Amino acid sequence: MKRIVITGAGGQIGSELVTSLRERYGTEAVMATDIRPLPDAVSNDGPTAILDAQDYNAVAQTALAHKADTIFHLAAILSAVGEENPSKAYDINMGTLRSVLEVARQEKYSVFTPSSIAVFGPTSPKEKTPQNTVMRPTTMYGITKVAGELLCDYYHRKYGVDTRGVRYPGLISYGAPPGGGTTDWAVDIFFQAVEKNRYTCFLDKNTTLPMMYMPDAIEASIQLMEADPNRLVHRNAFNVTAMHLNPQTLANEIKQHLPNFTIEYKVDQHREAIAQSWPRTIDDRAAKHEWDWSPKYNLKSMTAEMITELSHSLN
Ligand code: NAD
Ligand code: AKB
Repeated sequence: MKRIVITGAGGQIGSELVTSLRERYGTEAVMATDIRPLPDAVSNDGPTAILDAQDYNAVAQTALAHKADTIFHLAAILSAVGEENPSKAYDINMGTLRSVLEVARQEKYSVFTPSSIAVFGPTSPKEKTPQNTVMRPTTMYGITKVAGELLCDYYHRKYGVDTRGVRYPGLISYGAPPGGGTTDWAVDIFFQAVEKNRYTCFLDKNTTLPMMYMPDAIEASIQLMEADPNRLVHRNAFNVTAMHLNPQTLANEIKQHLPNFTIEYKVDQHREAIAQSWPRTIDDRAAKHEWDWSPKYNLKSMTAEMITELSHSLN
């Protein structure tokens, strides 16, 4: 992995992944692309392009011009926004993946595609959800993620494309804002806590979901792409997790730093129903076993760092 193109690089994950990959492989080696203009932090430091990843020709031309060997494919519509326009979510999530995989097949590129805990549904086990289990999601987002995992498996098995991916849980970060997911509350709560000392949460106080701090998510992606392929059995769909929490647990931890912080609940039934259909905890032993996955941050260390960073940037 030496010459990389990232799709959807302006999003919550991409804007931080670009920086980490440029530190690792060199600024010029990492081409950041998105359908919308990229943030200054990304575009002022290294190659960028406006790219609609649904457009096969544009993906091929951009990757060839960059002499790429790897694509990190992050362009997608997330769960809550996806339910507002399921047809658009289907078109973008499947259309972008299809063109990326086709270019990878032609040019023999490696591809990283994130999946999500959204592949699971109400009939999947809720606790310690296994690596291999029932997957009947009830959101369009989840449906495209299951189909995406299968498509990546197919391109690997049939064409030998080096496809890899993880099922991220909800991701918490202080950089680019989240893009419209059900787990966005776990980011919003920190911004509102530091700015206003109070937060109105759209999920119920007891709704527990698997979560991870962004530095661990970035490390997971890079570590998996650098892993020995001979050890990988579950190439495109590794369960990964770092912690599980609900709004009440996180609010209590935030209060350790901001004692006057208060939380109230105004539950949005649409997003609550999505969250209720997802796992509460995840079994990530396959990732630990096959590529030595191990998160560095837990609830305490993540909360302390989020509050320190946001106190500097927002105040
Ligand atoms: P995001 O919404 O923050 O960013 C997605 C980016 O894709 C945006 O910048 C958007 O402009 C871009 N995009 C949309 N349509 C495009 C197109 N046609 N061509 C090119 N770019 C396009 O999302 P994110 O949180 O950074 O997620 C990245 C990936 O990780 C997605 O596949 C998502 O499903 C997955 N994921 C994210 C989380 C999370 O909590 N953030 C959890 C699980 C999985
Ligand atoms: C979402 O909530 O849609 C994402 C995800 C867990 O995939 N954060």
